[in-house]
Amino acid sequence: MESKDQWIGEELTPHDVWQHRVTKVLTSCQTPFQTLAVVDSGVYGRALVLDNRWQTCTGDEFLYHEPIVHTPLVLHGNPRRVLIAGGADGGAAREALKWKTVEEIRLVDIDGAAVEACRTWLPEIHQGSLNHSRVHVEIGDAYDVIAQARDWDVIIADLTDPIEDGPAYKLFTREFFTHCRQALRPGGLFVNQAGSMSPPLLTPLSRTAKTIESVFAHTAVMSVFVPTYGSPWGMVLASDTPINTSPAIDAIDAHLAQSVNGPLRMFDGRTLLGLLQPPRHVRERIADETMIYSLDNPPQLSRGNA
Ligand code: SPD
Repeated sequence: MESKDQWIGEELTPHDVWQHRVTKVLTSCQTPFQTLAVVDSGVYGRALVLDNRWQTCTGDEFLYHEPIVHTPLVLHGNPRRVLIAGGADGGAAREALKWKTVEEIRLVDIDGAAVEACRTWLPEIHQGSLNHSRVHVEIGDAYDVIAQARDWDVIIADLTDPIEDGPAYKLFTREFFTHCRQALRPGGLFVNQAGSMSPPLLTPLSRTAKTIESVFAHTAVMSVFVPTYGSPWGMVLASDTPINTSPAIDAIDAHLAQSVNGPLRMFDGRTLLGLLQPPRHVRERIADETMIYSLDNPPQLSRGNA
């Protein structure tokens, strides 16, 4: 389908729509779990859009996938087993594969149609990771899989936003984070994408961070900026081992040089140090937050189809 005047608009609030022009729709369908489209955007390249929300674009996905993967892996130090919840596009698996120490990556995504669409239409993002011998792709509910999992060094929750009745909201609850904690080895780290850092949209992030704080002994919030999401984005790191939020730049660079094969575009010691300093208003909002997400009280972002 060719189109000159087609736009996909994501409703950020009832008063704001974040739109990108679509120059071509490669595929679109309703899967058993969500609406799916792979499109060419005007300037950000090829993109995956799920339930009308921009997930990943070839033009800026490295600003998301490098930090969500290399931060927990480098802070771990010697990661061997990495479990990815979600991650259908293969971008997180691609980055984890760069680690020489990583022997096994298990990617669990609920939506087989999304994985297949990404395999077909987004080779620039997965770069073969979805078929790599060290990557085991499994179609299933990461909630159930992680409840039974054990002995992982790093768990990366690379999920869609927790929209009402969507496939991901259970994976933002205290129960799920408790399963993740139990699935980690001593010294293991968990990370998730936790929501916007825009002041009017902070509630899901502050509640997600507070919920994770209620489960793990140590947490830290990372701030990334991915232009296609429209605002700075938060990621929460968690571990039962202390997290160093002021790592020495040279030590991180030396560790990356020794442990990582393949190019990094945004991630190094200096960048990591910056990512680990969320702004004051975010830290204060999380400190003041009182609500914990649970299966009885899950996040339910509005679908808000623009
Ligand atoms: N609001 C968009 C948040 C997107 C998070 N998921 C991105 C998946 C990329 N692998």
